[in-house]
Amino acid sequence: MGARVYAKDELLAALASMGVTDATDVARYGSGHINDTFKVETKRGVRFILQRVNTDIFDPVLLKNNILRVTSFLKSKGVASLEVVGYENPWRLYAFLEGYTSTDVVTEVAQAEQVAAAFAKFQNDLADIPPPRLADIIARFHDTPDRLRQLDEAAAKDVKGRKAKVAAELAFVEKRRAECSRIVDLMKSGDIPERVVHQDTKINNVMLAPDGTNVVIDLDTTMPGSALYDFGDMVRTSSAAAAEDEKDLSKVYSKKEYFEALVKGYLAGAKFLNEAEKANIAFSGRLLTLECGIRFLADYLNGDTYFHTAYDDHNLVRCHTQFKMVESMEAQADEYEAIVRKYC
Ligand code: ADP
Ligand code: GN1
Ligand code: MG
Repeated sequence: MGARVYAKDELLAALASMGVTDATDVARYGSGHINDTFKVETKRGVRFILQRVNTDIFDPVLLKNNILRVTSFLKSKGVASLEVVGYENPWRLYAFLEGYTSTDVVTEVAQAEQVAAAFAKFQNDLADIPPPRLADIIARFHDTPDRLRQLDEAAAKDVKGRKAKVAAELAFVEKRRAECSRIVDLMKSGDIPERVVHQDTKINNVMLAPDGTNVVIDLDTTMPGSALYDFGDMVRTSSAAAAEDEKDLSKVYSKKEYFEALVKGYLAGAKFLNEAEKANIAFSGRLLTLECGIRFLADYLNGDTYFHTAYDDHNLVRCHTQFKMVESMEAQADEYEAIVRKYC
């Protein structure tokens, strides 16, 4: 889906409904695939992030409730987090995190360790959020067999006549179908516990500070799930040598030194992991990356209705990078397992 164009009046009215009447500039911001995000400048010199929640994807009432619970709980603990300035569904306003940057690819090893440490801390910080259980914002979000079912459905419908073009990609998935249920099966059997986790740990969902005091953002999918969903999805972007939509696949692979930094940073903070979780750390990187590739492929077949896209084959290009990452992790599987053992 291409970016929706907003009339200036609509943006100013949304801001006014949340008490901001002195905006001097409202401009598209960031590279998120889901919500519509804007940077707001004001006469006072104070800046904000304005977002229109994607209501095709989220139940806005459930989402608002989860976001307010998570952010207020973190605030009560003194944890630096997103600060909600206003929330008038489907619009919300966050304080602009001044002095922080975000990136779409890791550029130095230390960054990978810091990102992993930030997500481990996030899981620790939310471990004692009081009941009731947070809402399942998107049901079966990282249920890989269900993602396979959605891909099968998209291929069967083939609404855009794109299936013939993706025979090799579908065969790639088919070869790996059997291993897709491992984490959800371990959750069903109780071997892997349910925890409050982020579920969208890509690198641009962490705001990086020069002193390493990074802040985890994009809390929309923070809900009950497996800690491995977070670690696995981290490996997907934070061990990658190139961007998620790099067209030159020779540049796309999983970098061992980034992976090691992720394991080191994550395990230093995630002391709560049990044996079944530890045993599947390296596997989770391959699985969550495969799952994301499956999601991009399904969206491509569905006619690009879910993720924001900038050009026709954008989702297919993203699918290719994910599958290349999976192959790279498969080729290094023994080394990755050895790295995990070293830090466990
Ligand atoms: P999406 O759900 O579409 O991914 P995000 O909430 O991740 O949207 O926001 C998109 C981008 O906007 C982030 O990757 C980050 O660069 C920027 N961003 C989001 N919130 C803030 C904030 N409070 N301060 C500064 N930048 C932000
Ligand atoms: C989306 O919102 P954003 O851009 O941070 C998606 C993630 C995918 C990611 C792929 C709610 O993340 O699950 O892994 O794109 N978020 C949602 O880049 O579906
Ligand atoms: Mg995001």
